[in-house]
Amino acid sequence: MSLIIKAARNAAGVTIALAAVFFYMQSLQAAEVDSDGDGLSDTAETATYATDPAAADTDGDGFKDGDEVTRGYSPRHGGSARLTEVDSDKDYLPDAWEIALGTGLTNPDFDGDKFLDGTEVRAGYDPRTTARTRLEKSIAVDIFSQKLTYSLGGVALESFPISSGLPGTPTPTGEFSVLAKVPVKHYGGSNWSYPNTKWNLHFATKNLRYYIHGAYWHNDFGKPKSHGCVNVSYSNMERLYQWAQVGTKVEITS
Ligand SMILES: [Ca+2]
Ligand SMILES: [Ca+2]
Ligand SMILES: [Ca+2]
Ligand SMILES: [Ca+2]
Repeated sequence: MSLIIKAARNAAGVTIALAAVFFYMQSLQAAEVDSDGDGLSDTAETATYATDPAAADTDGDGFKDGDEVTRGYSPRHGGSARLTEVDSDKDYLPDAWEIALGTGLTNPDFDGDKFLDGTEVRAGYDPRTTARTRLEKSIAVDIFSQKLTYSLGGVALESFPISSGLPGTPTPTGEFSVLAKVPVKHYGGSNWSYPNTKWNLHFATKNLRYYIHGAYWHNDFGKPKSHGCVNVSYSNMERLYQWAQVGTKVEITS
């Protein structure tokens, strides 16, 4: 091969590489264009949040789309509706979970298998594929940070403050699973009584009767407070209870 042809080929190779870099940079810029200056890129608005990329305040409630998302509120549903509490496409999967899983806020059956996204998640199936793939459900409680996170197939759906046991009545640590779901329960001792407590997940062992449950008698989540159970606010516990299944993994670390 002559030196001239070699040089020409090298030059062509460099040109192609430079063109590839140029187009890559352009696509990165496109992903970051925020036409309405509301803190969400055009791509995020159309692909993730189903908001108007040309309107800074899609739901017209006086708050910018990006600010609402940052603070956990829905940019589509106005007022004080939280992303965890709204279900834009009525498929039983809250918008916050659709965003985490990438299943689209306005597509009730992402994989087109005739089962709604929320129905699949409730039963432990992957709403993103028609393959009958089961996803592991797991609940992680971190005593140190007083936080509970629950995940589907390794994707965190929600995370919020809890109250674990006080020093004299600590919450047991280790690997457990949900043994039973009890809709309503009475907790009590010699000088305390909490009747009609909603949404109770029994974990630990048959004889170690500890629960993750709703708590209506205090609002001190984020600090140890209980007799050993894991206290969760009613607003968070209802969704966790409906989602969890007997067998869902529970991991408690200190
Ligand atoms: Ca925007
Ligand atoms: Ca708004
Ligand atoms: Ca939904
Ligand atoms: Ca489906």
